[in-house]
Amino acid sequence: MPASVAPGATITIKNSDSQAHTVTSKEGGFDVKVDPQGTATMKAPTKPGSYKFVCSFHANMTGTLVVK
Ligand SMILES: [Cu+2]
Repeated sequence: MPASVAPGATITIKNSDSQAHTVTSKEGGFDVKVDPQGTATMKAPTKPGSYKFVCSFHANMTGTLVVK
């Protein structure tokens, strides 16, 4: 995932792992599942900010999406 994205940008997420993962944010309103070795796309939030996300399958997998 890029360090920051423009508001409303389309983001492509690649999963190079052998397990499915998600990019899930409660406050950002996104929740995308990415299949093993697969890609998925999502729209960035339209409001600038830092959006924490987690993998809903693996609670220890976290990150932050910066929209600016
Ligand atoms: Cu995961």
